[in-house]
Amino acid sequence: MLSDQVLSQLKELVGPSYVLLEPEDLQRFGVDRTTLWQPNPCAVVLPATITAVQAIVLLANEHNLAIVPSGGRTGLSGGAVAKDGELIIALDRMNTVIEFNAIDRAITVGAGMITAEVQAFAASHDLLYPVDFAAAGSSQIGGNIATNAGGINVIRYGMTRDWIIGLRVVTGAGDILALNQGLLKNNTGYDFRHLFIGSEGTLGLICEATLQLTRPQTDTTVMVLGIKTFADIVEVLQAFTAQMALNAFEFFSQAALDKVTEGQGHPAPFATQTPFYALVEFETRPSTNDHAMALFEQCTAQGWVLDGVVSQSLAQARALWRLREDISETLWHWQPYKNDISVRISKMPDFLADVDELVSTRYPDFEIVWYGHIGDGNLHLNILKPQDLPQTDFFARCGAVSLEIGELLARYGGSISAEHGVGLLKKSLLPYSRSPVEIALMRSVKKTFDPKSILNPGKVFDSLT
Ligand code: 2HG
Ligand code: ZN
Repeated sequence: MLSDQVLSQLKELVGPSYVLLEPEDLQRFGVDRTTLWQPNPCAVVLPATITAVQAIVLLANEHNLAIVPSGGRTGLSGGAVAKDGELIIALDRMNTVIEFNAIDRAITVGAGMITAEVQAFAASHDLLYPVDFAAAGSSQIGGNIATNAGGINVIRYGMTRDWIIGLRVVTGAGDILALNQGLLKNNTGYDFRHLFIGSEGTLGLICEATLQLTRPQTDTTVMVLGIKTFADIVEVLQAFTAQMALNAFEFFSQAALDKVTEGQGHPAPFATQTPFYALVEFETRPSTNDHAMALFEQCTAQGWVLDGVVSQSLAQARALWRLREDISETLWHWQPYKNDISVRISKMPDFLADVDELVSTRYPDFEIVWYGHIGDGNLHLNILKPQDLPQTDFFARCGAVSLEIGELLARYGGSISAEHGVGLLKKSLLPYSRSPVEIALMRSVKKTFDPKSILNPGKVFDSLT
């Protein structure tokens, strides 16, 4: 509960209509895409400037009030869940372009700007912000940075981290830091910018970001290939990446395709049904298209590829992408338990065989949907909840299997969260990917930037008090 005194101070700082207390606002701002936790924030506050954010953080320190930073709330790990009476700070009003510089090919934006709007602004200047994913229409840049979002073009462009050349943040202690200031070269000691990227709101509030933009692509061609086995997918990946620069190499199973074609009404890519499908994207040029066709024939001759289709227009390329991009949204109907795991590409064949065996013996009665960014070594393994099983029982069973997947990942030197972040959901799995010394160091980093542990407490790891 907020005291009357703090409430009136908040109203003074941001204006009375920007402190939200209505149950539907608390409900809406208090959760991300996860469904496991009941939202219960004390209020939502919508500041319009970085100095207002700073004043709120100082006030929260004074009153020991926990804060949950909130972006577009498209996260999948509970990183933006406010379930324990926290104050939510949402930067929806800090959503404009602050500066654009064509010479630097850089844009500075408020952290509340929607990803797709940043992409559209870049495109209107014949430039590209290349980080892209299905939730781009509602996710905010600040949230993308806080979770170091990945997406569908990582194989070519890397993660969000690779495009951030400057940040203005308010730390948990209430200091404003201007980090890196848009520079391309800056070797002046520790680069705190990279600590804040991916810190899931535990160190500071990202208020403004300077993003590097790049040259736009020519049109793209998409190929969907029907593939026989897991092992064959990796052979096909190797055949393509050894010889071509790809924008994407994604995969999904027949079960994923069935759900998307039934749920969204999209047509299947071709008549043949195959256990797996790879979606390959590359820039359209006569040479690349010929090369891709030759590789397709080679993979077919090897028996890895059973059928395939190549887009003949941008519209067809987009339609093929829907088969992959709409999977996550379609599966929400089954309240899936999500795994977002990765290993090095060279370890993929053995890892896939081991995880497949583990999953098929441990989930004999559950429906499993495989998909993900195979070109990044990143699998999204979704387990669908049987209708008659209560959600808590289902999650308890899946949670137990996750520990075994964690052990397997630890043996492979893999990650328990490739791109979605740890949040609340994967917190218990963190020790499979990070050593006790690393976790202790993370705690001391948190203490340095957020001495009273008021920022997103309980996310990623529990702070020692
Ligand atoms: C994707 O790649 C997203 O589609 C979501 O990262 C994955 O919902 C998921 O498990
Ligand atoms: Zn993904």
